[in-house]
Amino acid sequence: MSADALNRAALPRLAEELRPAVDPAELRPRVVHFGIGAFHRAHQAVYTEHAAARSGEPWGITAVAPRSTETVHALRRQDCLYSVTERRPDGHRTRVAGAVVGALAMAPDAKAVDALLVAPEVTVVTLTVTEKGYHRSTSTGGLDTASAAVAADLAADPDGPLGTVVGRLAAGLAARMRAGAPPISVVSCDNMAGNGVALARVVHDFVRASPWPDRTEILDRMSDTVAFPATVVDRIVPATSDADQVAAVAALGVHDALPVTGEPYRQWVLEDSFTAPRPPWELDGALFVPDVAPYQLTKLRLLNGSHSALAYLGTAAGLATIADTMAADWGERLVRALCAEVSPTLPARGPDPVAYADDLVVRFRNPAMRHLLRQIGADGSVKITERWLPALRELRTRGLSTPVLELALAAWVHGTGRDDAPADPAAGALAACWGPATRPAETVRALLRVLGAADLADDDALTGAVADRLPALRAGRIEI
Ligand code: CS2
Repeated sequence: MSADALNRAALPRLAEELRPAVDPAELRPRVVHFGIGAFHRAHQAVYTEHAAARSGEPWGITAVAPRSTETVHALRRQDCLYSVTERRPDGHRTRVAGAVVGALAMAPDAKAVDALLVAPEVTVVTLTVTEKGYHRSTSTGGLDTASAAVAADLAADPDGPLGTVVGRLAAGLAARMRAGAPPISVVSCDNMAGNGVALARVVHDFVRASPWPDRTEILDRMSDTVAFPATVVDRIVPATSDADQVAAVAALGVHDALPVTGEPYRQWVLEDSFTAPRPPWELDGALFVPDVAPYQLTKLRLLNGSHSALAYLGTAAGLATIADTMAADWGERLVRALCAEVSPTLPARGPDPVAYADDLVVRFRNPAMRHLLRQIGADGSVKITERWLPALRELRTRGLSTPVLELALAAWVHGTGRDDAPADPAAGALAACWGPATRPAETVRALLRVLGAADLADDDALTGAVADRLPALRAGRIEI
């Protein structure tokens, strides 16, 4: 087998069905994307590629890595090409994706990033920076200006390197406003309810808290020319494994350092409130709607909510992947029970929760996918606040019982006390809730306070019920 690298020169040698849907040489950088990870490459980049191919419009993406310069270099070495493998229960399908035309590292390439954010030709910015990338305060939902990373960016020269995406975006958009460049839409593609409003708020908060003398004018111009549409993105994309790399080389015949794999299913629902030209993603099945909330809450609470529950319960049971949990006798039951418990909190105009749960069971069971519980369990403090707590709060306020969410919460609590606790931006504060002499219900209460959920922490019936679940979980028993 050839060990040649994947790059533009290698494309003509690939079989027709392996080549990109567009000729990347014909695309222009008109979308800037923050967050260069596997999810973006398997989701928005694929929609953009098909939108460009089907419309003939030259929509290319410059991807910006907030931290990892390694991925940027690896992408550049491949002329920003990489392969996407669709993992179906009955086999794989691999092809090269061609919409990414540039890769930049956010801090070292700060000037180039800002130049793109000012360019009239760039009219869309998208983001996949995970929940923690927004630096939201747990108490207000606005920008946490006291966090070290944000405070450092507020004090730094906005033309130089910055550490947070919110800071870079605010600085770049400010430069765009000063230059009088045309309107632009900035699209959060992260798993948060009201992600458009949430992003608008932290960016505006950054400008407001900055020492820039023209900050008021910038805020005024931004409210006229920068739209922040809400979106719901969906595709299960596990982190790429060594085995995926080997499989990609075998499928392509050339070496690809950055392959991604995902399930066949994908969905993108966008709020139809763009104020500037955008790729016609609807040509690849994206849905433009006046209000994404029904889709957003259904996806967050049923799919992501079940995912997190399976991650913590599965870890307690000694399992490693989502497919493992679905092979256990409690996996499917847990998904269906959680969906049923949470469904009274979903808006009436959304997808049918029972049919949605049926689909989830099939998607989670896909034996061709190896989705690690550890990956999903990471950053729980910023995930479960979106996925479980709003539903838990609403159900309890309505006097409805919440046994499945209690069990899930107990599994998360249990995980925070383990030596191998999942990675989390609040890891220190979470670990500090565990004292040798602390009563279990006290620990649960303290953990909920770290999440900013003082109301739930004060719900004695809840903290008691969660604490009662801990002994069985410690013994690796999932009792549902
Ligand atoms: C997962 C999501 O890692 C996680 O937290 O729940 O990445 C999930 O796979 C996607 O949102 C599916 O669209």
